Amino acid sequence: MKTRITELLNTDYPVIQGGMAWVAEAHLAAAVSEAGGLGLIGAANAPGEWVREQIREVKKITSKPFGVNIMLISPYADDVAKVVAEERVPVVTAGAGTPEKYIKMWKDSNIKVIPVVASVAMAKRMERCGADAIVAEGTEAGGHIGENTTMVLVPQIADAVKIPLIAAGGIADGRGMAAAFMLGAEGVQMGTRFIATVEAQVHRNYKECILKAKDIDSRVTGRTTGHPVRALRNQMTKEYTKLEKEGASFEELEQITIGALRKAVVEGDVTNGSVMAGQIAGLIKDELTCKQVIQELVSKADTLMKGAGSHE
Ligand code: TUI
Repeated sequence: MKTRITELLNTDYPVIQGGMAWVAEAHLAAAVSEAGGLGLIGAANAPGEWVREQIREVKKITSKPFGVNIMLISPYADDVAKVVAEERVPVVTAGAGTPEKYIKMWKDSNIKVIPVVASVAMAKRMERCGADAIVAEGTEAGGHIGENTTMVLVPQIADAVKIPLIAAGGIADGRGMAAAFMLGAEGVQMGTRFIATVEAQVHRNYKECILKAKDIDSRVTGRTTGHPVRALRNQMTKEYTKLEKEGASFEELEQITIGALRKAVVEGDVTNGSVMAGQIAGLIKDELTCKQVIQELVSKADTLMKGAGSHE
């Protein structure tokens, strides 16, 4: 399955892994890359030196291309932006803001730059300042999200830019991938699907939450603070929603999110922690290896796109 995305990334398949905070570390990234996709290290709120260690760790495990995802509202964003240039990481994706001020530095280091966007305006702006491709992320995604669904976002961005598109949000199998391609994407990014893999180094409880989730189990908190975040419903989302309704201050609300994701991912406290996941968690029923995920995904998508699977 060759597209402009496989050409750009030098991968076997047009599949990338989301840059999930606390989840997307060296082992998962290397496993996805080894399986023919593009694995990513999620820099999230980590300092540059942690990211540098992770980059070197991935290079020890695999010689395949990989990337780093930079969360632009991190206090360490400047620091991490420099580290990826110094380490000559092949690909950078960047979300939760605009990476404009780093693009020249990255391009000078021969890095492929792929901003994650949630709107047409931002996609056009990123194309103008030299992005190589765009991840169009719909509101079905987990974590920090925009307003548009993948279904409406992808075709509108496809019409607005010439650079290739990677669809994200709500995709976990070959049907989702084929649908995204019909909308104009030439690649897919998946996050939640890769949490429920053998190689993901997350707490057992976190994986179980995804495997047990139903279609209606995710909630969005933080709309009032301007930082909407999707996670699976639990005591934490309930508490947050109650405080939001009572008109709690930004500071109070931030207080309960600080450390909440780590609590779920690392400590396994899925009651009080933030179990960030996309709406598609309800579709995910088995823990698989990254290789199984990618093989099943591309083989089904390929069949569907050839028209052979339309009556299955
Ligand atoms: O960034 C994500 N997903 C994330 S970041 C994260 S950590 C976090 N935790 C609490 C609050 C905020 C972040 C967990 N999940 N996905 C990519 C993404 N980018 N989604 C939406 C956007 C986005 C939003 C606004 C991209 C650009 C943008 O531009 C706004 C502007 O004008 O700067």
